[in-house]
Amino acid sequence: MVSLKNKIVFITGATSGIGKNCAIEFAREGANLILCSRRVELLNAFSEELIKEFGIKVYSFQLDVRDEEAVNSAVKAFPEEWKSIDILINNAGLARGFAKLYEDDTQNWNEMIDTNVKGLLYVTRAVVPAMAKRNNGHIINIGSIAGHEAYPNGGAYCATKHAVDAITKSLRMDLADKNIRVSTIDPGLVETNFSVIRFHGDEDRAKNVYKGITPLSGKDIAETIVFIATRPAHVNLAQIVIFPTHQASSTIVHREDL
Ligand code: NDP
Ligand code: 8X3
Repeated sequence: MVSLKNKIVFITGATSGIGKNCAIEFAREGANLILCSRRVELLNAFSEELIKEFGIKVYSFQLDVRDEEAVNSAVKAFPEEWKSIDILINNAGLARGFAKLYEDDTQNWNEMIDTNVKGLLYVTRAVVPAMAKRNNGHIINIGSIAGHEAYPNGGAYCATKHAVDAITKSLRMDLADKNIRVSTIDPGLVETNFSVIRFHGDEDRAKNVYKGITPLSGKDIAETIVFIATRPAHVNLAQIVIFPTHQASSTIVHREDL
């Protein structure tokens, strides 16, 4: 098992949900964390809590992963002691809207494609060259079951997560001659802020997504990511699909008492 103690782990989108829980679970293992997201006050307060609770180091900064220039200058500006990133967790992402493709607001598509696809690419492009040079690293992308199956009213989101699947596979091939692992974890229903964002702040509608099931939690995903990261160096968990027990596919979910 690989120890995470004093490793440098860069997590995008650490103010909520899966990213926030990853920060906690990696901190518990003694990793030092680079954290970013747009809501910097929330992020800085969270970073202080992590430092206090786990005695680790945290370097946090505001970043919108959609801004290519900002991504590049932020990564270039990492202080020397933070430059040797061991693990990159490409987590920042969102779904926006739930509508038939031919009726959807194109702004929703732009936001999802710019964040889930282009943002992930920009961060990867900025971080991986130094890993390749050091011949050491692990990239863990947060995909989705939506990257394996399409479902109605989710066309553009599914397209972005299919893109993440393709990017992950391709990157693994590009790095096959290096000691660098490339993994993806592809969850089904995880109760986070995800559905609130998808439904533009409609919390009641968001709650209904998880009605009658015990969904996965951000912690469930984070613990699995720690498992991926702690396998021996010659073991690459290339892809993990993870569902709540009562989910069998994007569209087959058994709900109790409904
Ligand atoms: P949350 O909405 O709870 O968290 C999303 C995080 O991403 C927040 O910290 C947000 O921070 C950050 N983020 C969003 N846009 C940007 C941006 N442009 N730049 C930087 N950070 C950004 O959702 P989840 O935790 O559920 O989502 C995390 C990932 O997991 C996403 O990629 C999502 O697609 C994926 N996923 C989620 C599933 C689910 O059912 N919840 C299932 C499968 C995959 P801030 O707003 O401060 O920028
Ligand atoms: C999030 C899971 O099923 O809402 O990626 O697309 S789903």
